[in-house]
Amino acid sequence: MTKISDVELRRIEMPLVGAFRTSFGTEVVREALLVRVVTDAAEGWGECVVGSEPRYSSEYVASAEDVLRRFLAPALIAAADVDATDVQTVLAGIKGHRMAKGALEMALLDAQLRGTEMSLATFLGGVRETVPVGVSVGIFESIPQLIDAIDGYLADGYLRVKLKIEHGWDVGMVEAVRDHVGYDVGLQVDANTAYARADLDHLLALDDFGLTMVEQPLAGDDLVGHAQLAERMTTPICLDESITSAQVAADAIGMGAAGIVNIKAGRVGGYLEARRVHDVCAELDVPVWCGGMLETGLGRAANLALASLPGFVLPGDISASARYYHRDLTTPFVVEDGHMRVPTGPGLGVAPDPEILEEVTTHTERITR
Ligand code: NPQ
Ligand code: MG
Repeated sequence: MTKISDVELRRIEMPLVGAFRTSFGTEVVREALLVRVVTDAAEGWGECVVGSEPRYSSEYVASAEDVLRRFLAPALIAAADVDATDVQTVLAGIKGHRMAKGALEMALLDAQLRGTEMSLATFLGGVRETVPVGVSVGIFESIPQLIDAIDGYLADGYLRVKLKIEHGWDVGMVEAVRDHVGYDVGLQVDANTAYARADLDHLLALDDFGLTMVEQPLAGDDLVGHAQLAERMTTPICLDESITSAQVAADAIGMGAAGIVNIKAGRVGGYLEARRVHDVCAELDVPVWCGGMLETGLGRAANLALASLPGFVLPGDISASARYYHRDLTTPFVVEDGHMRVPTGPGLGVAPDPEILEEVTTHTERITR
């Protein structure tokens, strides 16, 4: 049990090494929110994976700050003694805001595990010292520019490439990339909900290129549409935005809407629910992989811990720090032979460099007992 005395919210802005364009927008700077908790055991860090605008999901930086400041942090501070495993129960009266809740839970997990000198990977039940990794490649101005970027990532050792798609940047682009890289490179696509049920016939054309999966072609709440598509497509459908809990994952798999699941802790409310998603997928024999939200080294460390669980059989979107940032908040993570090392130190096993943290911080506030 842990007593929380302070919750610090820190808004940060991290310049990206290059623009990252998806079907929902273009990011040049990663604006994000960090949560630090001060407890009687130790202090801990959480990363809230919200974007600056509600385009990937309904949450965004200012909404997360607001709900953390006004509802979540005060509720947790008021609970005299909390265990990280009780955070979701304590906060259950506040609806939604999974990314905000997940960040607070992550910070408390980090603090508690530091207190007992256990790594997050060990706590979650990790079984691997390194995990296989891939890279997510944005939408480019032209095919030659895209191919240059892919060649660079393959030279870096990434084991598979995920291509972002949208209307006008899909079948033709995938054909050109497949022609260039050949059939030995794992390729998959991610639409971030850009298509509608009226596009099912068009999406079937993606079956011709040996893709490992098509990720989230339809709206987050359209499980039935995904099941209809899966019925007609040979390429497996992977769900991302749709999967908001272990229950939804089980339901989606049960109705044939997902053959593969992308697990992101923030999207499901934290690393403990992410482990439950992993568990139900393993039970149902559905392969999973760890998604990415352009995390700093803090979120990257926690994702590596999660991806060390046995059901994570596909390479994740957990890339080197240098894929996104010239300077990461933590000691930079690197790719060696297509794999990344799972941190072994207590808690997250990493902490922000104070100097870099100051440099990227644009706003700090403290909620106290
Ligand atoms: C995905 N991630 O799998 C997400 C989408 C994504 C690595 O492809 C700011 C906030 C920028 C959230 C960029 C990857 C983001 C973001 C991309 C989410 O769908
Ligand atoms: Mg996705």
